[in-house]
Amino acid sequence: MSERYCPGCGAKIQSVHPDQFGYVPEHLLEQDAIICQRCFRITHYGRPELGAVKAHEALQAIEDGLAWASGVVVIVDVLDFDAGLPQEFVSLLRGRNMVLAVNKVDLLPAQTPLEEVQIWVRRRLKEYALPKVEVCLVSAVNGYGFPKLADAVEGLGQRVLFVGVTNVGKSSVLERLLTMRIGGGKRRGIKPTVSPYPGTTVSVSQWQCPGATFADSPGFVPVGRISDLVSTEQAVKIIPHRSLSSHLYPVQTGDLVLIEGLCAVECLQTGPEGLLLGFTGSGVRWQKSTRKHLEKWLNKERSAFDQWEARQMKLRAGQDLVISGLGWVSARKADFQLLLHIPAGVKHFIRPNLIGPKK
Ligand SMILES: Nc1nc2c(ncn2[C@@H]2O[C@H](COP(=O)(O)OP(=O)(O)OP(=O)(O)O)[C@@H](O)[C@H]2O)c(=O)[nH]1
Ligand SMILES: [Mg+2]
Repeated sequence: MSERYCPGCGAKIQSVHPDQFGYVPEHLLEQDAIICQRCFRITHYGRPELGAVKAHEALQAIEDGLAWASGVVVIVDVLDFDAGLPQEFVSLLRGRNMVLAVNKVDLLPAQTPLEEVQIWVRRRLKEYALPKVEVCLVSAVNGYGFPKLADAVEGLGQRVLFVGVTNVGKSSVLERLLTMRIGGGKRRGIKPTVSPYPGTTVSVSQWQCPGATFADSPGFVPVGRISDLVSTEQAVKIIPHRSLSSHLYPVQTGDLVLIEGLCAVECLQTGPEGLLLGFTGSGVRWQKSTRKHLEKWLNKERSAFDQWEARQMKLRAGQDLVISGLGWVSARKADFQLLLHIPAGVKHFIRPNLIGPKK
C-alpha cells in the first residue's frame, strides 16, 4: 500500500504510535480523506498536542522542499521582521526565484501608512543582501494584499513552496490562496492546519491547484525568540493575535521600563525630553519603575529563567530596540544609553522605527 500523508501538517500517516506525529486510529484508515489525530485536535479543540516539530527535522523537510520547488514564497511576520530572516535560513534562499510576503499587517495600528512600511521593508532587505525580491504586504486574516500576492505567485513556476520561520503564518497564507482563483477557488473540506503554537506543520504537504502545485512546509526554527523559551500557554499570551498594545513613557536617567517576567530596560542616560514607546501583544504587562527596584524585580523573575544577561546599547531617536519574539521599544525625541536585562540567549535587534516618525 502506498504511503499516505496528513494534508493538514504533512506528517506520514501511521496508526502505531499515538504519541507521534501522523497518528490515525486504525479503524479510520479506510476513509478517503483523513487528517491525523493531532491536526484534528488542534483544529477542533485548539489543543497543542505533541509539541512542536524538531528543528533538524524541519530543516531537512525545508531542504527537500527547496530541491523540489521552482519558486518560493518566503513569509515573514511584519512585527518580528529580523527574527524571520535568520542568516542560516536566508542562505538557503539565495538565488531562488522568490516573493516575500510580509504577513500580519492587520496587527499594525490602523493609522500606519503601509506605503511607508513597504519602503521600510525594502531598506531592511538591502541589509540582508536581498534587494531585488518582490515584496507583498499581506494579512492572511483579512485578505489585505492577496490579489497582488496571487499575481506574484503566478511567476514562480509550477512548484511553489511556502517557507519561513515558525508561526509567521505560512499555512494561513497558503490556505487563503487556495480559496482564490489561483488555488482553484473551491471550498476544500481539509485545509492546512493553522494554530497559535509555533511548530504546527511538521513536513512538506502538497496541494494541487489549477496551474501549479503549492506546498506548505514546517517552520525553520529560529534561535533566540523569547516566545520559544516560555511555556506554550505563556507563548500564546505573548504572541500578538488581534492587535498590538502600545505604552508611552517619558523616561529619564535612572528610570526602568519593565515587561512583566520577561525583560527590563534601564535608562543609563538620556535627554530631558526622552520618550520610550513600547509595543507588544495585549497579553503582556508593562510597568514603569526606577533603577533602585531592579534587583528586587530580577530576584523575583529569576525563577522563570535560570540565567539573565545585561546588554548595554545606544538607541537613537528614530530607532526601535526589538526583543525577538516579544515586541519593541521605540526611542522618541532623544537618544538613549540603555542597559537591557533579558533572559540569556534571547536576541535583540536595533532597527529604524517601523511605526511613527521616521528619521
Ligand atoms: N493577526 C494575524 N494573525 C495571523 C495572520 N496569519 C496567521 N496568523 C496567526 O498566526 C498563527 C500562526 O499561523 P500559522 O499559519 O499556523 O503559521 P505557520 O507559519 O504555518 O506556523 P508553523 O506551521 O508552526 O511554522 C495563528 O494563530 C494564525 O491565526 C495574519 O495575517 N494576522
Ligand atoms: Mg504551518
